[in-house]
Amino acid sequence: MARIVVHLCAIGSFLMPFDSLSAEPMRPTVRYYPITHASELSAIRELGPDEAYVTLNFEIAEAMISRGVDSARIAISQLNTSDEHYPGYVQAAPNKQLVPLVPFHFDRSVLIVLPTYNERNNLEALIRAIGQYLIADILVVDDNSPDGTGQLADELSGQLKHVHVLHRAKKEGLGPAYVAGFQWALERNYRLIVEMDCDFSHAPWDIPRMIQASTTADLVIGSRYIPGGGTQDWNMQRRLVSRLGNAYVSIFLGSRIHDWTGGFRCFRQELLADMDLARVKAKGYVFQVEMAWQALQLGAAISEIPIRFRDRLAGQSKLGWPTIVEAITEVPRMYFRKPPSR
Ligand SMILES: Nc1nc2c(ncn2[C@@H]2O[C@H](COP(=O)(O)OP(=O)(O)OP(=O)(O)O)[C@@H](O)[C@H]2O)c(=O)[nH]1
Ligand SMILES: [Mg+2]
Repeated sequence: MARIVVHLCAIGSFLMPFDSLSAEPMRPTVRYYPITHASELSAIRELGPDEAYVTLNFEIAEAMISRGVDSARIAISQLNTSDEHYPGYVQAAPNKQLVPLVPFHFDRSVLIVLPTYNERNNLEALIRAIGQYLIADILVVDDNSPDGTGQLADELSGQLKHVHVLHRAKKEGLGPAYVAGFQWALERNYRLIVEMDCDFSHAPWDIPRMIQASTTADLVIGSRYIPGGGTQDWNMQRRLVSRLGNAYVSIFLGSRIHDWTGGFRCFRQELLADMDLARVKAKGYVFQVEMAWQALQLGAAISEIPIRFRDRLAGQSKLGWPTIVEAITEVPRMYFRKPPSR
């Protein structure tokens, strides 16, 4: 395989950190390895710190990721050229994720719903990071967070016209916040609706992959439990709770879906419109199970793409015993409940 060294200079300097001593921009050098055909996938190997792959389409990228390549280290070139010397990406910082110089722009309107409760220290950074990867509107659904996340969201919405805010009076859990956000999206006719945590557990660079995958699926689930997926920085206890939770759900609802509780998803408008959102009662994690189960019962086309789930960047987890108890009792009930009618 050809070895191609790309020195990124002026094109990406606006994204690069400055060396405080010399006040000169640091210029991370990325060595890109092109993978343009499926036949080259067998050459895939562990990448060094400043190495990355470049490919010309999402299908090859997905094949690479399912073979273990970190999606943060793949440039999916948007340039209609096979010149891999210029993939149109820069590195956010040495040894960090790649960032496209021009965000992806899909032909269907996209709304990203971010539920927030005390996410003040993550919100702005996440909104800005999302904007580097794709053109999309963002809806922050805040439940009157005591740390002022809602006010910060209002300020950001004043500065950035693609950012919207839905204020709710009090904390009711993830489920009701998402249902309110989905109803807001349907009233405004967004074609694709993405849900993700507002804590960097879900990588913004994976959103374009989700949107692309939704060309052939009504529901795309970012999955930790298929080849190429996983969790990073989680302790044994968190891993166990998540694994056991998924195994428990599978006993009742089957293993057609590998990551029932994952909260990084993309819904097609038509599927959400067919779902009976008013009857979704779940508040915590089990909300994700209930939505996926309804989608299956409606005969939706569901795809899972591998994601690496990271521990939250800042702030505190809202996972607690009430959420776990709700899941234990609600999953069997779901199994026995009548399917939704279209
Ligand atoms: N609006 C609203 N958002 C919530 C509520 N509970 C959690 N969230 C948000 O939902 C997302 C997921 O919640 P987390 O606390 O991160 O829970 P988690 O991701 O399951 O747990 P961790 O992995 O430990 O972070 C985050 O963006 C939270 O701020 C709620 O009651 N209302
Ligand atoms: Mg989280």
